[in-house]
Amino acid sequence: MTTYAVGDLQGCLQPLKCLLERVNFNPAVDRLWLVGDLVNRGPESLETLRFLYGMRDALVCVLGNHDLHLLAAWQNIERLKKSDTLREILDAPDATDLLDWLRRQKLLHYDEARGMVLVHAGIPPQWTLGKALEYAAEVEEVLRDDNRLKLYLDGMYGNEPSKWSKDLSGVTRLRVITNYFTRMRFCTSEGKLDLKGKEGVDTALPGYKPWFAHKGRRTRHVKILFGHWAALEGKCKEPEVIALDTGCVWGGAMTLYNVDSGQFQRCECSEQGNLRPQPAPAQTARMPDQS
Ligand SMILES: [Mn+2]
Repeated sequence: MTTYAVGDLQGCLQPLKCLLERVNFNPAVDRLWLVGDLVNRGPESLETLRFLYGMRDALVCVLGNHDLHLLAAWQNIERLKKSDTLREILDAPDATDLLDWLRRQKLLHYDEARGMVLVHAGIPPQWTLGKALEYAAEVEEVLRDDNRLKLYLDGMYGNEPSKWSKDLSGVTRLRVITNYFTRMRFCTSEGKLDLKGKEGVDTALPGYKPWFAHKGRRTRHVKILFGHWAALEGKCKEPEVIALDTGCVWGGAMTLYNVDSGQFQRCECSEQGNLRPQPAPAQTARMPDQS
């Protein structure tokens, strides 16, 4: 039994299959961790969801911003944008099964035995792991609650407030929690968010840093696997922080990480819309800055 983690899929099913075949992934015994953003922008969002749903017992999945956007569109809270490629899911006969499964996924997964955490964007520096798990559970509970789902999804959008306070309540509180776990890249040491910056680590505004780079970050004792930030290109100099989004949907690569051995596999993606299963290169790449 081997456990793997894979970066943002965004509807790129062929590169995922390419990676799983390369490691002889067997859903009956192996486990796959997903950092979220399973769908959108890529060519096969519906087929990706169906594929994952078909092996759901083998998965641990945390939700990303695109997954939450899909749930909001499903609940008629948010209209699809021109760049969204989610319509095929909403129109599918099995949409209810797929999306009812999706809404039951987590925002944060903690594997206590391994001392590892799985999250889409990150954990703000001022939160301990215990607090982060508590706050993630608040959102997870609402996502599963028919009476509160719509209210949450409706209040989820927006960049304000930019900073957490334990006194926040209602949807405002849930919005900040959601922004940290699913949208964060840069923040201050106190966790004030800059949600506009999307480029590399050297583009931080004065006073801001990548969430993982703050010296006083309170989750340094655990290993954190995250996605969301394609501009990092899988490079993160921070020890015990593993960046898995290597921009497959943008013509980059999809990255699979063997959680047990620390080995990386990559499947290069051809141009968007022209994805093909690729002959598997035999070598196992170990990326720089990821010792
Ligand atoms: Mn994302």
